[in-house]
Amino acid sequence: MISISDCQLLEFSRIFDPRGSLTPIEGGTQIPFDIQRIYYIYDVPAGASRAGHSHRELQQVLIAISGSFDVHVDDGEQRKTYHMNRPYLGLYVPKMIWREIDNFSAGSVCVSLASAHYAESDYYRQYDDFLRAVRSDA
Ligand code: T46
Repeated sequence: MISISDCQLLEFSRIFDPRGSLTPIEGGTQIPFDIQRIYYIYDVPAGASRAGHSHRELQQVLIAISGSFDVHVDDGEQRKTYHMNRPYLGLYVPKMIWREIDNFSAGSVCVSLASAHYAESDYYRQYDDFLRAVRSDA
């Protein structure tokens, strides 16, 4: 069974320069899945929250490319909060983890590297459905 201990922070390299810093992310070596999609969340109004769902199969890495936000992960038994505030850190979130994202700072941008194309059928959007699925898998 997947648990929140399967979530992990990935630290990407930083290349410092008088002109600023650069962080490369290369598929195949630094991300534990083949990247099939990238999307980003921005212009989030104060107090808004995103996500509030789980994925049946999708794996993701969430990065605070700018600013900060909190990611709450939940495996149906335990919860943990990650405060994401560095563009060189990614939070790996495996399948079957409920996640909610809030506390976005002004101007923050959340980039997601995802293991599959968008498919609404991959979502559990009701927490009760997610819990039932997790418990039937235990
Ligand atoms: C997640 C968090 C961090 C698309 O058409 N294509 C896409 O790739 C995505 C992600 C969404 N959409 C559509 C589906 C909805 O009509 O955009 C609308 C908003 O999507 P959603 O309510 O799923 O957005 P969030 O911010 O609540 O969740 C998203 C991801 O869905 C989710 O996987 O972990 O960002």
